Amino acid sequence: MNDVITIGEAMIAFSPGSTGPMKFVNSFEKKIGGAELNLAIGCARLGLKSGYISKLGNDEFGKHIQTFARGEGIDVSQVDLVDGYPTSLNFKEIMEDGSVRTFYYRDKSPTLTMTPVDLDEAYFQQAKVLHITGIFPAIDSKNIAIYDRAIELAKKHGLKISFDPNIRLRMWSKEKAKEVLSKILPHVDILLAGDEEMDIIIGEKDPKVIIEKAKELGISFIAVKQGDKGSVGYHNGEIIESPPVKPSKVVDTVGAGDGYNAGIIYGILKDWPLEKTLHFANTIGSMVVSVVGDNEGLPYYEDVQGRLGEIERIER
Ligand code: KDG
Repeated sequence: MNDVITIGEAMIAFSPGSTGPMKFVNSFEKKIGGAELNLAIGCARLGLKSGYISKLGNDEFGKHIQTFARGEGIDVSQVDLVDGYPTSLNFKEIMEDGSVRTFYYRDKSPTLTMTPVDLDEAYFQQAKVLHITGIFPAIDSKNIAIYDRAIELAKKHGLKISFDPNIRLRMWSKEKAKEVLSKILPHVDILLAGDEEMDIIIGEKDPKVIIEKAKELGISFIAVKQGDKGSVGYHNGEIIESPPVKPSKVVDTVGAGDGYNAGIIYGILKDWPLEKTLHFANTIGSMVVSVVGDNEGLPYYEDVQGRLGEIERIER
């Protein structure tokens, strides 16, 4: 049985060999990205069982991603390699302060070959949480029907639906994102959203107002991410402002939100109090930004315990 299953697109992420404008960067390191896969990796490293549903190109990059995910302990039984659609790519630009821009090469995404009937109902029967994002429907509007079917199967089999809007404005307009993502919100149980993203979807960025509006939609767990300002959470009538956890340094902010999400899902599945869950997730986010790469900084459970001072860190 999987604790978490997720549907999305993974890609090869080329990480620059030097900071500064990408047009002057001469070497790149091959890494792996994809918000949903990052989430699956984050959950797996914490000790949850995670499953990934996707299609990758039947090429060296697709095989590399599949093998990597399998090596992370993720169930890749629902990942197919398809001919004729190259595995997508992105190239990152990282500035001195750790801020990032991403340039995508994903017009012929292998996920274009996915259809709603590809989703295996039995796979949903054997899981607790379905995690979805705003990236998958932004790849192509036909992916909306796949998420609709996934939501239907999740509801039918009692999975909690976790949702991160992950709005990527290089992929669609604010108007389109709002139109599509506002239709997903009423189905969501766990909302994991940035304040700026909620501004795009519901026109509000004050966490308390977001929480009120999300509650009206029937969402039972809400976490509003505020980047280096921490996060605000709601569950069972309680609202908690969780202060930021200061990272040792900031070198690459990409993937921090996915790590945060993994921490929240972990806390929910362990039935932890809201405050503990939020602090755990903030701590993971702060650890991810200290490492270059979209998922390299995602910690194992013991790493977080070490960071929280719960266990002694033995160096040698
Ligand atoms: O959340 C991190 C992702 O943004 C990154 O890994 C790449 O999925 C990606 C995307 O579409 O930006």
